[in-house]
Order: sequence, then C-alpha cells, then structure tokens
Amino acid sequence: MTELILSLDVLDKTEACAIAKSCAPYIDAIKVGYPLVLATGLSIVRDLADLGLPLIADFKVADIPNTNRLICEAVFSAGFDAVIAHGFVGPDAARTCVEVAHSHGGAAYIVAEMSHPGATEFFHGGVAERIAELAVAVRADGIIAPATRPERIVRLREIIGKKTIYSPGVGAQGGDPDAVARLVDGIIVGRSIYAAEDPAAEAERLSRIRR
Ligand code: 3DU
Repeated sequence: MTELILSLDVLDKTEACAIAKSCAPYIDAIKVGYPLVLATGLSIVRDLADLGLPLIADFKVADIPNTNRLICEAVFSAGFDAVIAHGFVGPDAARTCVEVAHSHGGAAYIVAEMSHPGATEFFHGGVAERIAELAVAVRADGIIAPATRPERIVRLREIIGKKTIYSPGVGAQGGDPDAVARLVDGIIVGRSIYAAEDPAAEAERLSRIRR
C-alpha cells in the first residue's frame, strides 16, 4: 500500500494542528519543512507528535559532515522520526545524516531528483542516477524522486531496488497520483490537501486512489 504523506507547509500553528488532526485518519506521516518550523518554532514537533504519526523533517540538509551532524542531532532530539538530506554534497556529508538518523532509531532519505521544472538543469545528465547510487552506498533508507516525471522514478528505481521512494509533486505541481502511486512507496502531498476547502476530504480521496 502506497503511503500518503501530508506536506504541512502552512504558517500558522493552530491551522497546522487542525489540518493535521482532521487528516490524521487518512495519512501515514507528516512532512514538516522550513515554512512551518520557521514560522512556529521547533515546538511544533511536540504539538504534532500527539497524533501518533511519523514526522519527517524536510530540511534538505546540505552542509559539511560536521554541520550535517549538528543539524540532524537537533532534528532527532526535537522528536522527528526521519530527515530528508541532499546527496549532491557527497558521500561523507550524506552518510553523516544517515548515521545520526540510525543512531536515533530514525530514517534518512536522500533527494535524488527534485520535481520542479528547473531541476532538470543540474539533476539530469546522470547526476540523479549518481545520487541514487550514493544513497545506496551510504545506506540511506530511501530517496526522494519527482512525481512530475514518472519515467525518472522508474529509472531511479532500477538503481535503488527495494529502498523506499517518497515522491513529491503530486497535484499542485502537476503530478498525477494515479500514475505515480504504483511506482513509489509514498506520495508527498501539500497544497492539494492543506489548501483544499476540506483538507480531510481531499486526504480521504487521495488515500483511496493510492495503490
Ligand atoms: O507541491 P506541494 O504543495 O504538494 O508540496 C510539495 C512539498 O514537497 C513541498 O514541501 C516541497 O518543498 C517538497 N518537495 C518538492 O516539492 C520537491 C522535491 O523535489 C522535494 C521536496
């Protein structure tokens, strides 16, 4: 069953908690990124933890190994269950994120290719494939791959085998959940859910079409 991950990119704490609570029966995890944490503070993690869903920190960590270690220690100490990190920084820096995640019993996912149009500028031409290979080499739990390009998901799947693929870009960015859900382990959905008139109804709808 493909997971449904809510990308909670809203800026108000009360609204974020209300949306998360109403969607909780239909989702498998919540992804929290800079918008929500910068607007509300890291304490949002404790507020969301009450829902009992895994919390993924989408901080796209991309620094030298020591700084990556400090960031990831803070992420897991705050109560997150997983972290998303960039792979283009190289194996030592990416491996640090994986090691910190695993030392806390958590998971680390490496961005192999992004979903927006401009991502093709640097990720195409073999880079995404090399990052996927790096994700395998550093024992990451999986990769992030673009729902806007299902053919790229298929290609990256060849490299990472059974590791997890989480895929953003469904809905607002144009990705088709029907086409993507059967290729990945989880679809990441933000605006289509949280900006809907009835977020819970949209989450419920997406939870039914995922494979
Ligand atoms: O487009 P949406 O509103 O469904 O949100 C997608 C989320 O996933 C958002 O937080 C964005 O920062 C994140 N994301 C991508 O969209 C594409 C990537 O390659 C990686 C993360």
